[in-house]
Amino acid sequence: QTIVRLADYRPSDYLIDRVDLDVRLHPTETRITATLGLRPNPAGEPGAPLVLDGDELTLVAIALDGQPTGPGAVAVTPRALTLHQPPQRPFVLEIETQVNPSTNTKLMGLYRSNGVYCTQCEADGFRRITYFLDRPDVMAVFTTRIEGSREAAPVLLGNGNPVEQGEAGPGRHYAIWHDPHPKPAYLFALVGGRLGRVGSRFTTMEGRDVEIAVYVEPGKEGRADFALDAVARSMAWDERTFGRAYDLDVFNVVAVSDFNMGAMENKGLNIFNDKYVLASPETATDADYANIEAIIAHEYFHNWSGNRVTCRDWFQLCLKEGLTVFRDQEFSSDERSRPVHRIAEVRTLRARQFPEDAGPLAHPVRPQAYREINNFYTATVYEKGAEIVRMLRTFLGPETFRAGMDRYFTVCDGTAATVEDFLAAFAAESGRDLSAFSRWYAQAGTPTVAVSSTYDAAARTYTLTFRQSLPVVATEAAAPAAPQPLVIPVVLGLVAPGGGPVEAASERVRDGVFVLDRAEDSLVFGGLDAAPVPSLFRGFSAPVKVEHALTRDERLTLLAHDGDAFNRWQAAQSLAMEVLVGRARADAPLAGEAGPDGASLTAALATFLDGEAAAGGTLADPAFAALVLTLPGEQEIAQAIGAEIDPDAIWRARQTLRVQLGRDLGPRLLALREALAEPEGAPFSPDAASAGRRSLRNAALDLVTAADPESGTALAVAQLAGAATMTDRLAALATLSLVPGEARETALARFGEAYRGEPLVLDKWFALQAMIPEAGTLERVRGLMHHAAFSLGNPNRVRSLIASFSLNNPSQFHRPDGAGYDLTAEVVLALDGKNPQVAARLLTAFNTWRMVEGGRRRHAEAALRRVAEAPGLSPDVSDIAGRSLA
Ligand code: B3K
Ligand code: ZN
Repeated sequence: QTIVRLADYRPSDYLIDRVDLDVRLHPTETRITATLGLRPNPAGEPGAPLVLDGDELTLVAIALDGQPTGPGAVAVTPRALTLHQPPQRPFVLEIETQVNPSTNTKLMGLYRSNGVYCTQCEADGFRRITYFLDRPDVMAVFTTRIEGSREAAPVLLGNGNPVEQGEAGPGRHYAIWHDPHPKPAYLFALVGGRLGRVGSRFTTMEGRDVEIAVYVEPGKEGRADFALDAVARSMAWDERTFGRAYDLDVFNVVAVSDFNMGAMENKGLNIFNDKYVLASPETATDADYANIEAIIAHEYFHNWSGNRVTCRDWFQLCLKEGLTVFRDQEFSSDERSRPVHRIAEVRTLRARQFPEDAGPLAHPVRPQAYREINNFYTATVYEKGAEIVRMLRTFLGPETFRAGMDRYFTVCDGTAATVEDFLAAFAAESGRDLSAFSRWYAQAGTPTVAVSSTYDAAARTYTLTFRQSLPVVATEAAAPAAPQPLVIPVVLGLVAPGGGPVEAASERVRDGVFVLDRAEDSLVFGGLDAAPVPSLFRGFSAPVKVEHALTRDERLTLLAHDGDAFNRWQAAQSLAMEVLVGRARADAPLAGEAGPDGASLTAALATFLDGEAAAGGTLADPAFAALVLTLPGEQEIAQAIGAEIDPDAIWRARQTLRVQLGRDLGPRLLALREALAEPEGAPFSPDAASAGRRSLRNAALDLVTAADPESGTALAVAQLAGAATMTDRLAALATLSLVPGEARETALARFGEAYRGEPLVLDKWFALQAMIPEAGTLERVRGLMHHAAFSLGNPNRVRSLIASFSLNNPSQFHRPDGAGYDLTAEVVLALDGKNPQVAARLLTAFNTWRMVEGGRRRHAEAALRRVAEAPGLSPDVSDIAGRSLA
């Protein structure tokens, strides 16, 4: 398996300007005729052979400029078709291939999902349809004729605009689609199948009348309206916020049930995992609605950040993904509650990206080398990539940032660009040198910023000193080098000890932003009669770990009075984290639940709840309150401890604190549950305010039940029986799932029976059971693998049952006897032959293996080695296994 390096990038020796595809759909013998208009690339090597990529293709015929190629002119290997002496002028290659969509279990290229023909080409799936220069810097204008059975595939969709349709012999029909925008092959898509449709229209700010539609399994049209509406809202938002209008006459979204990831931004024809399209109050939770909206927006926004401006090579993946995640996060923040959304983003970053950056799979946001690109669709590229764009906006200010975005879209439109091109647009617009800033793309690892402060009463000055340090990370591409200081925007404010903002100036702080761009720097504020409480990294202004020895009183001041909601939440989190880490460290005595620390946290949260309620009788923002009541997750606690982790101790520490919160806050929580109850018969709304009320009610139920399982169970059973939404039903079931006994088993059995025919609901049921933090869970998961609805062939099922166990149930994945590791390794190996991408993703559960204590560590290593040494591994799994063990 070869390593691809960024440093070795060379332009293609040939370009393809035009592609005419003729696809005759057939369940097992689909024929594709590709007519490629090629020419030598002036930037390439003259006379070089033409090497087209291929993968699991059967070559039927090939012709050059209308003539069959002579003997020896072409060589075909399993992964390439080589034309030894291509003409050194424009020429046409006509290639006919055959593929079998029904046996394509990798779900890359052309495959069938529940009988629907669909495609997935990013990153390198187009070569599984025809021989091609399958690299993003080769961009062509595509025309696609799709032919299929009228019976089995009444709907035929392609990229771009529909041009023509008609009869194609007995029982067959065809449709022709033309996409005028040159694009790389990874954005190609087609769909053929029996599908239901909901549609509407959107008129762009440029006056284009666009037909938008969402296609789903027939009978599920009623569940597609929310997604359809999200498309229209995304289009309007991108016009309003970035001045970007849609550029085709149709925009189609198709939901399929077998899909390797969330969704795909194919030009004009987004293909989605149906989990991120289908929603009804009976089957989808509030979290599902929020995800659908965010992913619809994400894929739509790619039309500019990804499609109109694409990537020169796959090392530039963050150029489209980090930027597009930033854009979808901004969309959700505007459509919902900004602070609540920001907290959710940061929780994901800390639970997923920080561990990745601290483990054996760490890589820079722009990697320098890869063996298997599909393994680099990571939290680092996506989420940390989005944080870099956000920091750029903070650093430059919103107006300059917007102007830089405009310049980027204008200058790079129609090109395959690089991170350098992106930064150049902002440098030109701002007149600033961004070379130091660009280190964020190149240096892996989460930086730490240590902060100390002193108050000088005589001089009436307050000094903050910042010291940044970066871990030294070895990656495949390079030996560990001494990291250079990063440009870290610190959004800050000062709060008076009794509350209220402090107006103190420092010339180094502009618009509330201090830029830390050296290893160490200090900031002095003058004219202060008392030491203020510093509120730093407001809104999580940089993806760093902050070491800041605030006193408990200072944190209580921030929790109660900070003008920045994120830092209010952060203050509560850090109070809780102190207790949790103290109790969960391997060297900590088996602390009882009534430690003084815990008591002061519950007192702080009681004051918080009373203060919030006083604000207006009811809570101003229930969703925010629910987040304040939610303790840091097990992964986050593990990161804070850092080494020799005992996942059981972490779970126990968190559980005893939940019990304590539930007990000390019980009456308040029960009162909130009452106050926030939906009036009988109130119409359902998935909006943020209604969802926020549900989330606080359910957070209260959860804590109350932790403290008093008996009465909590009664409440949960009643909620389960009377719930009007899937959110409330599932929350009740989740609460019950943590209380062993009869009630739980009955509730689980009934739920499984009631939703027998609803795979997406059963996924929630699988996940919930896989996350029960009890020793019996392993056997439960093994048992559920034989459930009629479970299948290793469907990625959603694997993710809900197996990945929930391996990635979201730390105490059971890390069982002391190693059985959790064994189960995971076993499934990875069983899956690898079918679907290497999903298998490789599951194997990343071992990312934290070096952090756990010795006994578990040895079991984890043995399981990983078993995977690494298995014969016939896919490149995907062997890459993850190799890096995890390196
Ligand atoms: N661009 C796709 C991801 C493709 C993953 C390929 N292994 C979805 C997205 O990020 O929008
Ligand atoms: Zn994306």
